[in-house]
Amino acid sequence: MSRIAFVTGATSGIGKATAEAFAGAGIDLVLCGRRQDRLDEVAGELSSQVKVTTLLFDVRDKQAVLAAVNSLPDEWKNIDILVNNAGNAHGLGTLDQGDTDDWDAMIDGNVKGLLYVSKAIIPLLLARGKGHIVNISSIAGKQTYANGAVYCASKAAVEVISEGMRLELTQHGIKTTNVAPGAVETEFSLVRFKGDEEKAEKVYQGFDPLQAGDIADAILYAVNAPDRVTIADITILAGAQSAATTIHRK
Ligand code: NDP
Ligand code: 8X3
Repeated sequence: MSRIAFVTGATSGIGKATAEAFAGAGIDLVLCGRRQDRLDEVAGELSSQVKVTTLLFDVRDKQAVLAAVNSLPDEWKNIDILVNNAGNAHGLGTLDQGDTDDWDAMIDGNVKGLLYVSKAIIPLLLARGKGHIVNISSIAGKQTYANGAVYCASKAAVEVISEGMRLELTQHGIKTTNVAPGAVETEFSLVRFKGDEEKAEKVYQGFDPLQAGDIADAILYAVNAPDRVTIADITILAGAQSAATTIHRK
């Protein structure tokens, strides 16, 4: 029987690549994001392979999250996999100089948004007595770097929430996988640097960065593991990366 995955942040980067990998594995898709044109594009690309529906909402808006999940027709509520991927970094700056709007965007999106989506979906998994939650954390959730403390804190929170989910949900047949990528070439740096393409490109220069599909492969591996196996944590660094901010560039 085919499975249904609910993927947040499916309009770009890791979320989009995960949707593509899932479609290749015959997993039906609820694709979520804030850009309807992008959602339509991804849905159009994948709907020849699997059943696809889209939901437009901002994860920071708890009423919108709940309304979106409630709006799903019953057959789409049989969710097997939740991928909590939506999130971004906003700015790089010291704690005394940092922009508090950036802090709000990161804490509200990466932490509270993930919680709102989870709160809406977990009851559906509990009702079925099975499921799998994949949370996209970061190497930044394990290793703090200067000027990125708020982003790092938001991802450290994801790591803790993953542990909490595993402790609460395993007994109900629901697995939790925490995925912590290193430097992945997506729109991430373009968003962090507010559209400054030159700055964003520099992040990935002089080495071969991870591609979104590399992370999607790992996510697919985790959700395809047999029932007797829980892939609890996956950390994936670029080949030339030895720590969050240590990248051996040529
Ligand atoms: P992208 O910028 O390419 O994708 C981010 C996705 O998140 C988009 O689909 C965006 O969709 C969605 N999103 C962001 N904010 C919101 C929001 N408030 N509400 C709903 N959707 C939102 O970056 P990545 O693919 O790289 O990032 C995906 C995840 O991976 C993030 O959680 C990021 O922190 C994490 N990560 C990224 C790494 C990297 O180096 N790239 C490394 C480690 C972790 P839309 O704009 O349509 O809403
Ligand atoms: C994204 C990777 O190292 O820029 O989470 O924080 S990093």
